[in-house]
Amino acid sequence: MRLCGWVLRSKVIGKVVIVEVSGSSVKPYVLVGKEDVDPGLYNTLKDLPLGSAICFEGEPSETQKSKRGVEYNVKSVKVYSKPSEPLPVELVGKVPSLLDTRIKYRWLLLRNPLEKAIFKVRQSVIEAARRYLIENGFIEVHTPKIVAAGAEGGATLFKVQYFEREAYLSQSPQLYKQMLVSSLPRVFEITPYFRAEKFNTTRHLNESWGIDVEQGFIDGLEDVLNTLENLVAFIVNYVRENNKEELETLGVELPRISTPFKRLRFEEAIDILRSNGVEVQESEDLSDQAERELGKIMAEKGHDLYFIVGFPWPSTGFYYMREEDGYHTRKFDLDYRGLEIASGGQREHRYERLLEAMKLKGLDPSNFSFYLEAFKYGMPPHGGFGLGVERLLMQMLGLSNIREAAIFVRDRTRLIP
Ligand code: AMO
Repeated sequence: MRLCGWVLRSKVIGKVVIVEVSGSSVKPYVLVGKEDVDPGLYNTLKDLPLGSAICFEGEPSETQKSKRGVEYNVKSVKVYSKPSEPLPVELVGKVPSLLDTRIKYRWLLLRNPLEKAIFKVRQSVIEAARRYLIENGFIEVHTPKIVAAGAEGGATLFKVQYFEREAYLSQSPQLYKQMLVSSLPRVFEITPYFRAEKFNTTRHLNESWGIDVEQGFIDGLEDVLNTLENLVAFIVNYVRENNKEELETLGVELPRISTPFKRLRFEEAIDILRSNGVEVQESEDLSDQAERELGKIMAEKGHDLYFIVGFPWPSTGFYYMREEDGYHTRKFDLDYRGLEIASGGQREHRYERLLEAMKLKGLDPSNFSFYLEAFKYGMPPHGGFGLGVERLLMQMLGLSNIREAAIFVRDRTRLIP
């Protein structure tokens, strides 16, 4: 067996040298060299500087002693590259690095089992989502990230120069995924969102990733809620089953998720907060603080995951279907222990009403004519959602800052690395 990686730590105890190598598995490979058995190999291992890139031939040891990783009986070692400078960060966590350092050197710190575990779980989240959606008849699509109009409001658009015109980075595939359900009944996209949100919080990034879904021919909002709750339960349970080593490394116990998730009407959520002594100022949306408080109350009732359904029209995007009262909409959020991880809803698929909604929101329909056209030729009732990848990962793994869930972070102050 040939395995490759980087020397993470090494130790000489008398005539035995133990070298830990960080490779593709979460825990390092443990290479043991004994001077009595093979002096040449012993010397090669002993002289390897930290950080060296090596490959070795060997088999798992039958007398495994190390708790840190799988031990190998090594036959030969090939050195590919040695560091030209001492490593800028401590990789084995004797001294935990500050978040700032972790973000700057994440590409190197990924040699550390804890950092690697987070991103191996992230990979499983994407793998599970893709598997679930494809098995349920959704087609994966890719929509443009340089766009002429935004769907989520002008304040958070990043401008780009597109030859002689002004364009924007896509905040969401919203308009495109809706256009596509006029021909493909079920679509999904795993996509970056670019949002020029100026504030610096533990739950916002300026470039984040979403699992976006749109589903046509629905009979109502319940169809969309079912898809989302089953998707999230599948993802969490998939990670629980397939990432045992990563979860153990991170010290995370992931309870099995079952459906259905609790549904709260927006007003019910406000009432729960108020009856628990939480002051709620706003009447049309929930603040981060209110979301967090609601999370604690719901957790005590045994609900880690719950929907808040029926957000008032003044706080929603123009594309959500309004109820007959004109005030409530079919927009919902999915919260996971006090953090919104997804939003979605049933859309307005009736052309005239959509046009009216745009005007009410102060948008100029002529900027959206390419989108509106898709509603003229048999648009079915439809709905969908955007599920935030970093936020889901953050809540699953109990991370305290969303920046821990992105390898290369784009926030208010970071444009490199
Ligand atoms: P929304 O704006 O709520 O809805 O975004 C959907 C989900 O994406 C994640 N998210 C973010 N994560 C980190 N940093 C950000 N700046 C950020 N912005 C969004 C959140 C959020 O719940 N078009 C609708 C979705 C739909 O109706 O289908 C939309 O984009 O987890």
